[in-house]
Amino acid sequence: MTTSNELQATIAQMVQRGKGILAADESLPTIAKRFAPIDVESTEESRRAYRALLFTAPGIEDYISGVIEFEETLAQSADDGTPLPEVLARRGIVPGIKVDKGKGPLALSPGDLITYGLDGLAERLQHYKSQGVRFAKWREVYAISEHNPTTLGIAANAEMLARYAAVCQEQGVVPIVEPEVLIDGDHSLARCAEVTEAVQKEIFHALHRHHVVLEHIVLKPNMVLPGKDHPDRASAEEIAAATLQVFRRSVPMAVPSINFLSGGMNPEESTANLNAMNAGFPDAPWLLSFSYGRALQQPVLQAWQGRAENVAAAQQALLKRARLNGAAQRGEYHSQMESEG
Ligand code: 5MM
Repeated sequence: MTTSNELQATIAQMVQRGKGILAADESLPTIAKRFAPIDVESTEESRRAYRALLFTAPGIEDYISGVIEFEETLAQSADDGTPLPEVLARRGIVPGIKVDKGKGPLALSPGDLITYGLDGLAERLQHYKSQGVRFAKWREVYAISEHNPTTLGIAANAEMLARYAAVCQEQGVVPIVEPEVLIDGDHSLARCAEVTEAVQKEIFHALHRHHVVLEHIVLKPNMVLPGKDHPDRASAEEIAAATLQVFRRSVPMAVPSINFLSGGMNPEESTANLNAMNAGFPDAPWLLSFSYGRALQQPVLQAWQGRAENVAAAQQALLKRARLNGAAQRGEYHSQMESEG
């Protein structure tokens, strides 16, 4: 198979109506933060048990087309000894991997951030492919303040995402391009829209410069929202309209799918907002779906509490959120569905 055919086959499996992506790629500090409220110590075994719970949850393959894993997970196995990436692949779910190595300050640009991990990326991808991986993910993070992100911050982050995406495509691995404009702060919805549009436009210029084939990427952006400390809340319909306006202005039709991150929205909000986009804008040129981490996993962690006897209930909690988000992808979600089991 040519590299292009390989990328197209992966895209076809990842991008399906009624399905989205589960982000289960929390790095070691982040998973420890997620386990802390339920008093679970983050150890290699607790992380394995938790990810095995997620990946073996009955029925999720009807709503989940891909899972983003953390590197450690690739070498871990389910309770029956099956390697976790193989558990996913056998269910028709595409295994993916987070390949960025976290973020830090962008030198000489106060308030801007930059992500690390390009060195040796091609070799790492070859190894991950031998472990069953077919797509990758890289996240750049933009904090909003009066002066940030700066023009330099926006340009430098776009360059990183484009270089990452080019290396992935060269290796036959589909890149998920994830620019996250953070929800933190008291900025307005209009300010989030302004920043998100500038970020997206710069990214697509950079992807073009680096010869990235747009048909073979998945975009994983934030929705356009008011900051979490802004006094006004926005309705799902307002969020959908603002988000679609920004993406119509900045994302070419060649991109097959926009899979939003949840970014601190609660599970119900993130489902309702996705639904409002699909119900209100059925003619959008891209699939509009989800690639949620927290919004899919919060109820699972609550149900699990680190106890083997709660595994079935926790898996039901994952199936429920996956099903409701699958409905939201089709624009068929109603809030009454939340209480229907
Ligand atoms: C699941 O968390 C991912 C990894 O984050 P860290 O590298 O900070 O540990 C993260 O990239 C995630 O995939 C996205 O932020 C989307 O997750 P949310 O929770 O925002 O939907």
